[in-house]
Amino acid sequence: MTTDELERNDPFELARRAAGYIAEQTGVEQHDIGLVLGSGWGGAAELIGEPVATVNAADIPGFSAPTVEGHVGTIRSVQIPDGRRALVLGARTHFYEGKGVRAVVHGVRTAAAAGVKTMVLTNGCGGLNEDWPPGTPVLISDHINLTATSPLEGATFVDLTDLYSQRIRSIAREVDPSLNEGVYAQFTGPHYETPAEVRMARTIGADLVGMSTVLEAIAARHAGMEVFGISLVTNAAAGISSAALSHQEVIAAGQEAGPRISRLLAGIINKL
Ligand code: 8IG
Repeated sequence: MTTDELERNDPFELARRAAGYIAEQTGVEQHDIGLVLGSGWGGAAELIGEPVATVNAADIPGFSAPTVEGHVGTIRSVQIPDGRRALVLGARTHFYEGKGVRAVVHGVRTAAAAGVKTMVLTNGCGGLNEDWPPGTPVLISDHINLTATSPLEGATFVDLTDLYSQRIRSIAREVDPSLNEGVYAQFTGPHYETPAEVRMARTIGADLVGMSTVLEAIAARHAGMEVFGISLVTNAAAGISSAALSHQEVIAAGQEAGPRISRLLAGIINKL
């Protein structure tokens, strides 16, 4: 089982093995851009470029099948129009799955081992700003880690100043000048927040609340990659609107916004 495999082995060695398996299966030695597709972003892969190969995530060392409806368990190699190669991870492991932090960041470390220099992290999230209704994409400018853990082990003091690339945020705004940016807070989930927790998040400076991305971004920076994060607000965070939160609504908002945000993301990636 994956958890054991990751616990028993050096996670970086396992990531190199995973990258080797992907190279073998796809016939693509090196990838340039890594992409994690979160809720609502699944349609982006087709628009980014030519699909070259698809690998079942569960067959790759250290990976396992996803457990959440609406998440795709495949890893794809895509050739973007200028010839660069994107590694599209449709299989995010969430912290709340209980497989450990190593499992959460294994995809990012595998991308790094596959040669990826630019990591694009997408997600669906709750919005704290009433001006950002469900369906609004928001650039991540910074994060707050509320998971009380780190993907880094030992005395690994990584600087997270400017974690979310200014350069790529500027490119994104060239593609869509109306894009806003905000601070993303990662809660552990899998429950949504209480209204009091959402008020706390607002008080400490968050604009977006979610259950992913932060630990992956830290691991990506540790691996030396440039990081870009973009969220899709799929629901008003608890207490922001009077509506109750449901996973079905989250999926519906993602489906509704899907084609538009996929085109946006493809536009950004082609300018990187
Ligand atoms: I989609 O409102 C999605 N993911 N923590 N809160 C948290 N995660 C989320 C939410 C939300 N919506």
